[in-house]
Amino acid sequence: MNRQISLIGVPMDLGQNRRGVDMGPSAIRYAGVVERLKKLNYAIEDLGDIEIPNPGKRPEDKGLKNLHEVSEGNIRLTEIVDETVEKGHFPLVLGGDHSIAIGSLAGIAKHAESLGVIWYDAHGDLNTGETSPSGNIHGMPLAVSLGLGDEKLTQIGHYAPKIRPENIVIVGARSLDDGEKELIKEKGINVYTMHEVDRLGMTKVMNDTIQYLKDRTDHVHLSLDLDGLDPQDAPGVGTPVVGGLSFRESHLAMEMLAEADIITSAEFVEVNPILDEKNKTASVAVDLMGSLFGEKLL
Ligand code: B3U
Ligand code: MN
Ligand code: MN
Repeated sequence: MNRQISLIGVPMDLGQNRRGVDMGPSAIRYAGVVERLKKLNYAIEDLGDIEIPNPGKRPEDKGLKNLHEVSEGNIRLTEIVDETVEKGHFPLVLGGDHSIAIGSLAGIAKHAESLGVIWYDAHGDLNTGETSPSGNIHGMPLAVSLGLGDEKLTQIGHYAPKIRPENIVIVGARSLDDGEKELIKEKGINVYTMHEVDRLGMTKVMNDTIQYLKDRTDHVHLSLDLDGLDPQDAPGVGTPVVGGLSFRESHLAMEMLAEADIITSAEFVEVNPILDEKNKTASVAVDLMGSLFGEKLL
């Protein structure tokens, strides 16, 4: 694992409807991320939070909520992530809603020949303006990164697509919209829904995921949406979905990724302290980062 980590806070809440997720980066810092990673002997540089524009109603947004502001915020994130990778540091991005994956991936993908993505989430985030039931851009970042959707999003970084469909592995899905299901079939995207996780167990799911991505990619980005976990373990999220991945399964997944040493960038998103119970979800995020970066029980 890269021993130099740059923390990048992204107080973005414009990709969805509920206020509070903009405080995610503060909550995660308050839960002790810097101390936790320092203990594991990483050099941490906290770059602070990037600036997100204030929302404004614009006719050109065409049903995509806050399109202009989400695009602007992601352009800034792209630049910082790009510089971070350029100087050889591991970008650890703290959300914010999941629309920020657009900028993370735009900053990372140009440094990879073949970028792999593990999308740990209850949702597919594969909607476009046409298929979205909500108009919320946090339900679209994976589609955008495949080059699908509005140009104000797909052309961030001035290139598209950022990822190939066969390099994506979604884990924990249990709330997919019809258009997303069609896209998954059409593009042949790998998805371990909760059905597969229950049937195969997390050990096999992660073993297969790791082997698959090792064989075909040179960088792997982990995009971890806290709503991938069960709401009992991570209640502080905007769109909780019952029947999710447990705290233990999630730790196992992170530990296996640490052991395989394949992750080269990561983001932890959708922590909403207003909806949380005593910062539980931010603490879980930090616990999972501990495991991802090599913490051991013994
Ligand atoms: N698929 C729905 C709901 C959703 C997506 N991501 C989250 N919720 N967190 C949509 O609005 O696109
Ligand atoms: Mn998501
Ligand atoms: Mn989600």
